[in-house]
Amino acid sequence: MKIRIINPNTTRSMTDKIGHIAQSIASPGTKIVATQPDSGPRSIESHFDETVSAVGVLDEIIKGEHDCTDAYIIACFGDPALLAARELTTAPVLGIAEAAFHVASFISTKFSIVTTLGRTRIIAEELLKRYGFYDQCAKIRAAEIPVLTLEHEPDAALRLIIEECRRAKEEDQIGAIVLGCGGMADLTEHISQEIQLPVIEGVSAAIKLAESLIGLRVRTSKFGDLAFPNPKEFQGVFAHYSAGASMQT
Ligand code: 2AL
Repeated sequence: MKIRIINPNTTRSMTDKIGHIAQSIASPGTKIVATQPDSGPRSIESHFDETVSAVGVLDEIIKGEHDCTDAYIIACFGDPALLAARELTTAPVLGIAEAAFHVASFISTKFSIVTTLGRTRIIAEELLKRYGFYDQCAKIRAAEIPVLTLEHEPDAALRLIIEECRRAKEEDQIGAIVLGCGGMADLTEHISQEIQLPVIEGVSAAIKLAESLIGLRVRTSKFGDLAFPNPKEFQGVFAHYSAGASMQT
């Protein structure tokens, strides 16, 4: 099976890291294709960044439709463009926040999220509500590190994340921690050992859930709102989406 994991930001080192972690957790027969948009922000840490990244994510889905893809993963904790991506394919599409919440709910009744910047907390909060996990999340915490600090100063970033995870364990009465950034995909084991609590990140969670959905032979429904978009004319830089021909293979 082939899983295309899309890092919605345009930082190659983060895409490579996500691809490496995804391949290491994947089953032996699973091929991971790790990609990123051609254009867009280097990191996603605002509503603006998310919205700008969305079209690049959708273009990566369209490319995947020409590459025999069995499932897609959107590897940014805001799950940008998730529902639009599902409209473009019959393959399952998972967001890493969504996947992490599901896995955390299987092994704990309460979890806290430790994310990057405080300003992104509202994005996680809205996703918790949308996916039905709001009551299971004790607190959304931020280590107050910009996303790219995970790439450029990994030791300092790790220290701050561990401190925040430790506070979460001491104060939040939780059974697990969800890490709130695709760039934290390589940190679970280290943090889990440090604070002696289950730590979940969405890249690994999404890979195993995607493999399960493929194994179950369940596909994204084309009945109702996730049907392929109605063909229509697009103008300007989006003219190539006209008639929807490039979207359906
Ligand atoms: C993210 C993420 O996962 N990747 C990125 O660029 N921004 N979200 C976050 N809250 O840090």
